[in-house]
Amino acid sequence: MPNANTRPKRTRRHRRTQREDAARNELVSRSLESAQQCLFSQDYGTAFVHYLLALNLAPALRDFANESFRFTLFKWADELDSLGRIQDLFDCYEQAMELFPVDEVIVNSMGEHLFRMGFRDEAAGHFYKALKLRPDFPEAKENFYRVANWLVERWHFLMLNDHGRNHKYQLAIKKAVEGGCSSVLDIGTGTGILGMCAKMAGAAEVYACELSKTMYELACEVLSANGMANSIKIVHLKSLDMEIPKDIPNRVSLVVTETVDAGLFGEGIIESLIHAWKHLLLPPPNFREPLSSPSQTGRVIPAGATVFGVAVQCREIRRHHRLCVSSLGGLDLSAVGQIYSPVSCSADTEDSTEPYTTERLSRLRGGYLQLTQTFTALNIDFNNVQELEGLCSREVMQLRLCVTQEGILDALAIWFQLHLDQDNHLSTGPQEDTCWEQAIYPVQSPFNTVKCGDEILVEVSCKDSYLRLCCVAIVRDGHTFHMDNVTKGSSKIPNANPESELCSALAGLQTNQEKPSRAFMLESTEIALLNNTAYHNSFQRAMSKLLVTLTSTRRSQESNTELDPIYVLDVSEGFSVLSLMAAQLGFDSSEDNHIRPGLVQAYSSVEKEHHQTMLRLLAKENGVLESALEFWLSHVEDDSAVFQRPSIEKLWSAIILDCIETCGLIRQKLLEKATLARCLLEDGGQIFPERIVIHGMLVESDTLLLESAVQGTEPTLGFNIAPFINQFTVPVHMFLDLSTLECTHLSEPVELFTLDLMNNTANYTDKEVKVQVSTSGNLTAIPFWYQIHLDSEQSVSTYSEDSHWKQAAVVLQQPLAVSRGEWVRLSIRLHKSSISITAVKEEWLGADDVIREAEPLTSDS
Ligand code: 44T
Repeated sequence: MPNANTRPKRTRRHRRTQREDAARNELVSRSLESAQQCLFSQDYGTAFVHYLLALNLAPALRDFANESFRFTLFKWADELDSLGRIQDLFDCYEQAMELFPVDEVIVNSMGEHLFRMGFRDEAAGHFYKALKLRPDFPEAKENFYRVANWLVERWHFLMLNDHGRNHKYQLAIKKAVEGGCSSVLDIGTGTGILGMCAKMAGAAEVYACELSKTMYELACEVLSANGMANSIKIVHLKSLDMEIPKDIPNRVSLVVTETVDAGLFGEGIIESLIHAWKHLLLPPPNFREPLSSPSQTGRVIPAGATVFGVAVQCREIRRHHRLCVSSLGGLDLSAVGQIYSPVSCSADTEDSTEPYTTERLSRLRGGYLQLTQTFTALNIDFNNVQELEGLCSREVMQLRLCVTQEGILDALAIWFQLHLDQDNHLSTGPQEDTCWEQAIYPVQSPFNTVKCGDEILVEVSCKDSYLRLCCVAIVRDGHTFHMDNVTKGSSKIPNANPESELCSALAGLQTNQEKPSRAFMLESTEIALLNNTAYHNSFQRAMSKLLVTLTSTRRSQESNTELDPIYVLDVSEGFSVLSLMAAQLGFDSSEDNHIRPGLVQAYSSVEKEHHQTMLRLLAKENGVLESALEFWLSHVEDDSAVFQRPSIEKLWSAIILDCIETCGLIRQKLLEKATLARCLLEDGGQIFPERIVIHGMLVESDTLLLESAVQGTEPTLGFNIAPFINQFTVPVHMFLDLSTLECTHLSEPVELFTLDLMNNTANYTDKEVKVQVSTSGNLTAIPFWYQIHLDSEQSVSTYSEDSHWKQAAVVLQQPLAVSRGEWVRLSIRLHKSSISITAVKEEWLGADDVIREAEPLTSDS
């Protein structure tokens, strides 16, 4: 029976609710109306606020208003972006995602903004989420493929495919657990494999930690799939943040870890182990009490490591870390003094930049020459906390390497042996058949020739989690020549040839007084770009041809237009000297090519301060008037305005587009940019390049397969891991060096696709190409590269010896067994700027058994 007292209350509440509903409905409909009006008047910020209010009040309308809401959000976000209001932008997305948590378009778009701001991990997470929400969403797919490498780095596949490594770790763990180590912590568990090994070996308690969110989530899935979700406790933490008893109840008797990079310490293993010894591990065995039980003492797998090194000459390393040319496409580069890459190492360095890059020495284009014997750089015992602590505080260690081969000292390379226990060792050396790369310490001093009998003084130290190796001096005939850090001015190291040494010293004396001796830091890909003379020379020829044509057309028109400058816009991303080359062509003209001095007005979109300083300096030293080269982005407010006209009634004579990324992929939004560029081009004007042709070939490459997914149907060490990590497989591999990739060529190179930047009607999105098999094998991948046609005569290949571009490859989902003479039909699709390729065998005239090895068929068959 209802309480009589409550009745009138209910009615009052009911009436109040009705009134509230009516008021709310009124507010909702007025907000929606206002939102639409604001949209109409392009006031996106206010429209967005109105939508937020309306849809928060009336969730039922979300589906109905979804499209307009998205439109408003994207417009407002673009505006906020161009105003630099980044925090506001992300706040808007947060609000939008609260309203539409499963809207893949919004999630993907948020990822794009994050990516542009440089938050790659977070961006990758958003693309992954968008793709999970709609697996066939092409935009998210393209974005995800571009960034998947940041979420799950490719080496995870290599490591899981490295059976030797897996097996040795398993043996060592089994032995330790069976020997009494009953509680185990896996630091940096990745997919969870080492923790699972410990559990399988019979450890009573197993814990694991992983700092990457994606890897942690992946490990959780893997543990569940292997029925170990309840028996292994995993935390999403950096080991340094773990505490007892919050994260694990007690100290453990065994830490297993493979948190080592190519330079051994780069993943922070020293700090992790010092912390583990102090806070997470049982004390080490006391050798005065040899009978202490392994379950009451602590130990680490790996037990220790030995680092080896060698000094090398290597052209490929050199051209990425040192300027090797003195002039480029007509520009004298000597004005800029020294150029160095961020990968520099000096013993007294204050910055904490990575002192090394990583390369697989065996895969370096042009190979390398060993200048010294292999030397031992360091021995470290991971079971000795005093030694670990002493490593960072101890004196810099000096080594003397005897030069056994005359050559150019380009780098020191190191690798290591990981002593898992007394019997099991893993080596990451260049001669080993493993997945490991070596750490490369480039030598950037300009004087670097060494002779047999010289000694190289190397300092070895450990600072900021890195093992640092630095060539500090060369000892020749009893004299020590110090190799100063490049940024500190002149060097005192002798050249192999004393005369040329003297000359350069004299030249230095003369020029040092006139020229500001400045050192500029460029990324290694930018240095390689400057060393790519073929590209710049071709550009110089193409640009100069255009200038001649334009000038003579203007002359023949006998109008005032001859007095107008020729406007050239370079919208290259990153560093580029092409605009300056164009400006200079306007100055150093000779009579016969009819180019009037000062004719070219060039605009560069180079943004970074030091890039602009460098270009200004180069302009001055090359006789280009300051006013002839301007920085375009300092004139315009937002990116879309890059393609604005040079002045209200003028159009561009030339627009330079930077079409290919160094990783080997087509730049995003290239075709949209080309369309805009065409609209802003004067009659007779030109886009550089005018056309790009994608070339490719059929190959069989196990290496590419091993880098792309966990291979085979066999479980990894008996565990079910592959299906989970293979979700992060991407079909396109980048940053390849095709000239050294281990693979069998199954066909000749063929043209796959053409992109016409001057004429869009010539473009298509799908193409079929038939390729004849020249060698029987398993077709696993189609590597591709580009012929960049600057104009009808000048072209450069991204697969040439001097290319600063790497190559890319599409790895097929399923290998295709092909025989010599057969034809493979490739279907190539370009969606936005990402390429996808599928391959099928052409139908034979008759049945499959007609295949004959030696009889090539024609393309009509
Ligand atoms: N790459 C090797 C480096 N972690 C391997 O998040 C060899 C590179 C490589 N988690 C080609 C071939 C190869 N606490 O998932 C990662 C990382 C995590 C931690 C918790 C910590 N203190 C750390 C430190 C790292 O550990 C996992 C493995 S790091 C291994 C690096 C195949 N290119």
